[in-house]
Amino acid sequence: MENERLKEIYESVKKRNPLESEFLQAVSEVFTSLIVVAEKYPMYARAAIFERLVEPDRMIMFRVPWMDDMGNIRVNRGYRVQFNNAIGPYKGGLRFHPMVNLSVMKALGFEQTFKNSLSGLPIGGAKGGSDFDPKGKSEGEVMRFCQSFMTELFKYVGPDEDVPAGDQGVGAREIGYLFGQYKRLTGQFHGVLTGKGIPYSGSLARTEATGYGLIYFVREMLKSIDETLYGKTAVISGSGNVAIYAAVKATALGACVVAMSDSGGYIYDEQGIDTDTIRLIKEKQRGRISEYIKYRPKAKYFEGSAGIWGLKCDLAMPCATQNELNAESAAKLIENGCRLIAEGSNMSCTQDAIALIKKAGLLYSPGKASNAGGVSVSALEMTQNSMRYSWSFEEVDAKLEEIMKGIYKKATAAAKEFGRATDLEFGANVAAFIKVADAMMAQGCV
Ligand code: NDP
Ligand code: 2IT
Repeated sequence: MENERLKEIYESVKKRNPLESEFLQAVSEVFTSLIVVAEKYPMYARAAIFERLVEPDRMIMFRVPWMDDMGNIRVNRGYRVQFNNAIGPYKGGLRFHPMVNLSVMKALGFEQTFKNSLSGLPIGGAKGGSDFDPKGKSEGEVMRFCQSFMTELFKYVGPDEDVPAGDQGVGAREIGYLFGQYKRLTGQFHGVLTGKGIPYSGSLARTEATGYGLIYFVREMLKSIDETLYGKTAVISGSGNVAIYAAVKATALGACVVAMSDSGGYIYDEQGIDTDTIRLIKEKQRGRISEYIKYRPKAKYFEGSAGIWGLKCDLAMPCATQNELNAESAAKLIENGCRLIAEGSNMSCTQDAIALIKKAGLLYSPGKASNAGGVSVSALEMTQNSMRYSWSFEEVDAKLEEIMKGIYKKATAAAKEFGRATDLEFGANVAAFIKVADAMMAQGCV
């Protein structure tokens, strides 16, 4: 019966949110795991937890006018979807990318609610951003855009209310400009954003956290089959914050990362990618990955980013964007003997890709589990800001490692409870849901 109930709720989500394909994909992925939970624990359906969970607490959309270097006024759209604060203040990144729209924001806000639950830390779920494209913009243009964005957003955020951070297109530079404007508007030095620079109350190891956390998680996955990263060939898509530090940590643990990409194409370096060169090109020069072959002439560059999944590898870690790995790519990875796919990006794999990967018996982890290291260290940044204190890199890194191990354990335990021991996707959804649902039940009809 509850099974039917979930189907009905999903149908109504479709009707209420037509054309929001990413949001519907996120809801469908989670609901598929929750059917058995709804059957075993009918109290959640009775309390309308499922209906409440698919409706964001609020969605804020606003105009972001800014002036370009030629004196023209330009207009973008800003978003903040405050999805759920049952277990803590809203928390989640801001994305600046031309493909940002309400559906993407809602999908990511929904996912973030579950991810943050898994982290074990007191943070609710949110996402925000803009269809502004920072690529090709001058420093001045990026700063003016960030100032205008925060001039509206500051009304809705606060250290105990909603604490944004970075995501695609939003790194330390953008967080700095956003923070400066918040401080100017409010007169408060608040921990209102995470991913802040180290001189002004940022946390050590936040920059590295998502990528390092992903590799700590992969290490746990490999442990389950008595293996390690040492000697494994890895392919990592993207070459931004998450991809870079995943590559750095994987290399440090003895894996050979042979390929990375950006939206234009991918590089293949049989000797193992030199992550210092990637950092120079991407972090310092804000350049394109094609430039890598200037520094490493034996490496090759190929146009088109999806081709990266045609390479032979043991481990594949998509770290670029949503739906970057489809069924066709999954089939190639399987055919070439890949044994593990762990998502660094949010919703990296399409649903039919996930089905293929699971059917072929690969180890698979959804982003909400394996990329939770970033938001977890963000929560540790909030803690340090509240204490007016800062931990050393080693202290934060050690906590991150424990958190990732904890997420792996929680997902595995929940999967076992329902007799699906190796299904991390199922276990992550179930463990994450139960905590949020119990918190909502305890707080009454809100
Ligand atoms: P960045 O903006 O730093 O990097 C994104 C990278 O992905 C860039 O190299 C970009 O290339 C590339 N990219 C974008 N679209 C494509 C595509 N279609 N094919 C191939 N490459 C592409 O973002 P992050 O590293 O911060 O984020 C990456 C993913 O990880 C996102 O899904 C994000 O939501 C998720 N994530 C991020 C966290 C964080 O702490 N930053 C935490 C948890 C998840 P180009 O420069 O050409 O656009
Ligand atoms: O998707 C994510 O978890 C992030 N972009 C990080 C969010 C955060 O608040 O650190």
